[in-house]
Amino acid sequence: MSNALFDLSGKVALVTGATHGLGMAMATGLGEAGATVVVNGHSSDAKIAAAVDLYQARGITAHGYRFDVTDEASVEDAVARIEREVGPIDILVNNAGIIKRVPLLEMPLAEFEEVIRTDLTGVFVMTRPVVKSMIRRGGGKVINICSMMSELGRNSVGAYAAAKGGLKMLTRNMATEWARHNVQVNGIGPGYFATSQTEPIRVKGHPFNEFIIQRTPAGKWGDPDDLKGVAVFLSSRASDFLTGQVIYVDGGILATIGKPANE
Ligand code: GCO
Repeated sequence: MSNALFDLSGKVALVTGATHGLGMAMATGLGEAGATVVVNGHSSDAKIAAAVDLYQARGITAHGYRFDVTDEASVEDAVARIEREVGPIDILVNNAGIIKRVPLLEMPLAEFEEVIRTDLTGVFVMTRPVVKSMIRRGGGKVINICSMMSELGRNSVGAYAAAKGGLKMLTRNMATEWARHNVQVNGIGPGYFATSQTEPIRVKGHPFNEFIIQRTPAGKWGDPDDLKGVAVFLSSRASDFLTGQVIYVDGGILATIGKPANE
């Protein structure tokens, strides 16, 4: 099979939340496949600049833009600036997100709403101006970063699960409405990965760390680089007739009910 199917040369890929973690790994994969990477962050210009330097050091053409994906006016302004200064966005990876681990009965309403606003509504806000431009230009690729929590519940992450479950269905509806415009919309569902987001529950000896290693057939936490391939696939011509799917990269978690501790 020719590599041309997976070649992203000449493409512009905007990855939200790409200053670290899974977003940086996926953006690096897209850059290594030839894409120009546009790095979004919302916290600090310094963090974005440091990330851009890291991409550039890896031989990847990268540009940084600071904006909050939940703020419609700043998103529309940022998309216009990116398309003027870098070029039309061919690939959008909606990766930016937060998690708050609080039991539902203890979670303040404001925190519940913040998680839904960032992880679900933020994708709605971020995607629309980008897709309007894609449709005008004949097509594009949208990848929404879902989660194990798009399929499964877990104590203390109810708001996040509600957002990621909704994101799975928003992905299907985006796919439904935009397929005829040659815009493919798919999800990636990461399992449990070694990132700053999971650091608090991954420390050696933490019961959750042992649980995940036991619950994951592959017997380990995922490495962010394990997401590069699926990100390139869903951004490339190789997936032009694939839309509305969520591909779970989870070491086998969703394939099994698990096994007894001593098996
Ligand atoms: C948690 C974890 C998960 C993972 C990921 C799984 O607290 O259970 O943070 O939410 O980060 O989303 O797909």
